[in-house]
Order: sequence, then C-alpha cells, then structure tokens
Amino acid sequence: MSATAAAGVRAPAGGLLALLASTDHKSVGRRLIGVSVAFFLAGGVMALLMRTELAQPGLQVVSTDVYNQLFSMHGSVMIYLFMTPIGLALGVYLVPLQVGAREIAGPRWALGGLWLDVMGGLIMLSGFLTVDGAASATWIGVDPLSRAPNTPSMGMDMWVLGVAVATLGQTIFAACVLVTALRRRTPDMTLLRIPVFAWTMIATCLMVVFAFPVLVGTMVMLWIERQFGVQIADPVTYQHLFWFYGHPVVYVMFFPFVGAVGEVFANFAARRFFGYRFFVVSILAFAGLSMTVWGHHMFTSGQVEDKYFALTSTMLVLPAGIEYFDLIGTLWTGRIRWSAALLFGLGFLLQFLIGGVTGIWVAAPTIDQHDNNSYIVVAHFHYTLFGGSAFGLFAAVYYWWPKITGWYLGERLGRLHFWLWVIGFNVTFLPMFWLGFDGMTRRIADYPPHPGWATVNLVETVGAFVIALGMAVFLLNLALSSLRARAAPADAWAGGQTLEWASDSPPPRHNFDVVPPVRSYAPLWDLRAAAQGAAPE
Ligand code: HEM
Ligand SMILES: [Cu+2]
Repeated sequence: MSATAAAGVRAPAGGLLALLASTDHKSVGRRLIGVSVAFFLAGGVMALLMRTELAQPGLQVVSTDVYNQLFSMHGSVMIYLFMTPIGLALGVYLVPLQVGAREIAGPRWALGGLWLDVMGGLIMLSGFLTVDGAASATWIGVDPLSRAPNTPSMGMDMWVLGVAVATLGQTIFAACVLVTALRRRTPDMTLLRIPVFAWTMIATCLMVVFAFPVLVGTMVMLWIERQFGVQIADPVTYQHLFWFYGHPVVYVMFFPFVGAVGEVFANFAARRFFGYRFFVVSILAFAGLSMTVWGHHMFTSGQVEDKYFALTSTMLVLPAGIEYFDLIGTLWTGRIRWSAALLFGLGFLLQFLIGGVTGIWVAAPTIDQHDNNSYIVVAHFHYTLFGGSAFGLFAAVYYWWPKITGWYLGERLGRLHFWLWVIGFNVTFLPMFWLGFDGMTRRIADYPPHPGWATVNLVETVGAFVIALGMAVFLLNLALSSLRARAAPADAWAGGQTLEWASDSPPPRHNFDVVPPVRSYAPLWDLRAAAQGAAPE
C-alpha cells in the first residue's frame, strides 16, 4: 500500500475542475493566499484613489459620496478579505505540515470555507456595480448610519451579506486549523512541542471561533433590520456586538504574523526560538484578554465602564511585551544571516511597536476623547495593520515561498520591495499623527486649507504611490523569479527547524512519507544536533 493510500487520501486528478475542487489543504491554502492578495490589490487601488483625492484641499477626483464608498470598502476589503483570511490561509497551508499531519481536519469543510470567503468577497464588491454604488457606512457598518432609511443603497445590502458569508467561511477555516493542531499531531508532538507559528495559529483560531460567529449573527440581525424595517438593537448594543468581534479580529490579524516572524528570526539567527514557554503562555493569555477589551472602541459613547476597559486594554502590554522580548532575544543571541524575509520581520517589529505604543495612548479614555475620529487613529491602526501585519505577512511570504512553490523569489528585488515599503509607508502614515493632533478628522473627502495641511497631505500621497511601486516590484519579482524558477531543496533556507522543512518543496499530496521524530518545538534542529553528536537540548 502506498503512503498516499495509507493516509486515506485520493490521488489528485488533472484539469481545472480538479484544481477548483481540490480538498488538499495546501491547494486550499494557496488559492486562499492568491485570492486574498487579489483583494489586497483592489483595496490598494481604492487607497490610491483616496490619497489622490486628499492630495489637495477641495474636491478634484471623486465626490464625497464616492469617497465614503471608497474608505468604507477599502477598510472592509483590507480587513474582511485580505488580512484576516490571508493569516488563516497561512495556517491552512502550514499548520498540518508543522504538526506532522498528512491532511487537515475536515478537508471538505476547508474547501467550503474557501468558496464562502470568495463568494462573500465578490458579493461585497459587487456593490460597485449597482447604481447607487458600494457600501458607505464605514468598515464597521456603524449604526444608525447602516440602517435602511439612512443608507438605502443595494450596495449596503451586498456588504451586509458579503461580510456574513465571508466571515462564516473564515470561521470554518479556523475550526479546521484548530482541530488539526489539537487532534492531528504526530504522536510524539506534545503540546509543548508545537512550533511557535502553530501555537500562534491555535490562539488565533480560538479567538475566531469565539468572536466571529457573533459578527455573523450581527450581520443577520442587520439584514433583518434593513429588510423588514424593524429595530432589534439600539446603536450602543450594535457597537457592543460589533466590537466583541472587532477587537479580537485585530489580533487575528496580528498573531499569525508574530508566529511567522518568530520562525523567520529563529531560522535566520540560527538558534532555537528564545523563551518558548513564556511565549506560549503569553499568547494564550493575550487571546483570552483580547475578549475583554472591546469597550475601548466606545469610550466616546459615554455608555461603557471606562475604567474597566482602560485597565484590561492597558494590561495587553504584558503579553505583548513578553512576545517582543522573545523576538528580540532570538535575534540578540543569534548569528544573523540577512535576507528579505528577515528585513520584513524587522520592519514588522519596529513599526508595530509604534502602532502598539500609540495603542496604549488611545486606550486612555481621556486622551481618546481628544483623538477619537482624528487622523491619529488612522495613523495608529495603519501602523499596526500595515507597518505590522502586512510587513510580517511579507516576511512569511519570502520565507515560505520556496516551500510552497518549489522555487525562490529574488532576494535583490525582495530587498528593494522592502525599502520602498519602509520609505513609502512611513512617509504616508507618520505625518498623520501630526495632522490628527492638529485636528484633521478622518473619513472626510475634503479638508480646510489650514497652514501646512496641504503640503503634508501631498507628501503622504506621494508616499502612497511609493508603496504601490513597492508592490509592483514584488509582482515583477514574482514574474521574473517564476521564469528563472531557481529550484529549492526541502530545507530551503538550510537551517529549518520545524517539520515543514523536512518535506519536499513543494510538499507531496500526503505531506510526509515518514514524519521525523519530534523531541521539542524545533525537531529538525534536534536531529541536526544529534547528527553532530551534541545533546539535543
Ligand atoms: C496601501 C497602503 C494604504 C493606504 C495608502 C491607505 C490609506 C487609507 C486612507 C486614505 C483611509 C481613509 C482615512 C479616512 O478618510 O478616514 C484608510 C482607511 C482605512 N484603512 Fe487603509 N490604507 C492602506 C493600507 C491598509 C491596510 C493594509 C489595511 C488593513 C489591513 C488598511 C485598513 C484600513 C481601515 C480599516 C480603514 C478605515 C476605514 C473606515 O474608516 O471605515 N489600510 N486607509
Ligand atoms: Cu480594540
């Protein structure tokens, strides 16, 4: 009996239909990554349109109504269709490999999740094709703006439906990944031998299965309210329901990339991940705590217990600090090998720090009263989501690319991409702190010609186009490298520590012929150490 048959896995048939219907978690993961990147490009085009409009005071490119659609859909696409699903996609692809499983748990469910995610995305975007245009009630569907009398457009209905469908799909991915990590591990992988990235995915998926169904339910409620003209929840209740999802989701868009950067650092610093046990405990505490802080999005409503939410929110610096300590410790005590992946990891570390520190700032109710709805908030969350998560994501992309495709991305263009992004990103978003402090409000298509505002806005717009140039360099890199197709061995970066590097690049359908023995969270490191005659620990 072949290994494939032994694992109960059918051999893949050829053809497009077979590709679309493939339940191989690697194929589902790849397609989900591809689709999410496509949505990222769409969200990026909307961002460029907004920044072009904002380059000068006065209305030049779009109407205020279209601007409302653009920022609402940009935020929605980036969060619901890009960053959340792509983090889960890394989990769908990598977690079974990292835990030595031959298959994901619930492969057909995972494929169904992919179709729901894609369908939800297309439904949401189809709003642009309707006469009144796409949704325009912010990415949070803020109540009462999102109610039928205030935003009657069909695009808004498409948004409600799209968010519900895509989020349902993402909940399914999370369940599959969670069960795989908890129940499908190779027998000698105990809980404290699960690799760092897989642990961050466990924490991520726990938050998803607790928080995401609440959003699906909230969207069903909003749908009923819009269709039948009834009011089930008042605006404050809507906010509670939304932010019960809305805060955890920001960690869903953070944890996978902390884990990915942890793996990148360990590999390129040629050492085991520093402070593993503290990291595991802190990431789980972080996930638990994340369920208790949602009210910090509602300080200005005057309807929440400020002290409680300020306390829980500020406590987040403890687990976050431990994670930073571990990441820095890994680099500090290792021997660094430079690479595009490592650079993106460093970008993640430093830029997320700015996002995190300004997060403590807005978690203080008195300060938030001043900052709320200003460009300070726009700067803060782009530092976490773009400067943090997107940089961490590209660390993962450059790192695991040879594993996933079997060939390397070019290092030089990779580094050029990195520098264009560092420059473009900071030029775009750092000045927003000052603009916000100066009183520029967010979600506006136009602003008064205050001294200095026009210049700063123009500079930010130039920065946004530098980011776009960086993305073009990435796509060019992809095209050129695919032509060259420099083949990657199993252990593509020579020094892989976790099980995926023991499998071919790309891995076969059944992942492993033989799963190597696991003695710690860095099993391949142990094997090399044993081969060199040293003690494994
Ligand atoms: C390509 C670089 C990007 C640029 C130039 C950009 C620019 C902008 C601009 C101009 C706004 C509108 C600000 C306002 O009027 O209030 C905005 C809002 C937003 N952006 Fe981005 N952005 C970028 C990337 C991202 C990424 C990667 C994410 C998340 C993963 C993201 C998430 C959001 C969210 C959630 C909003 C708020 C939407 C709302 O107010 O409803 N952005 N962005
Ligand atoms: Cu929050």
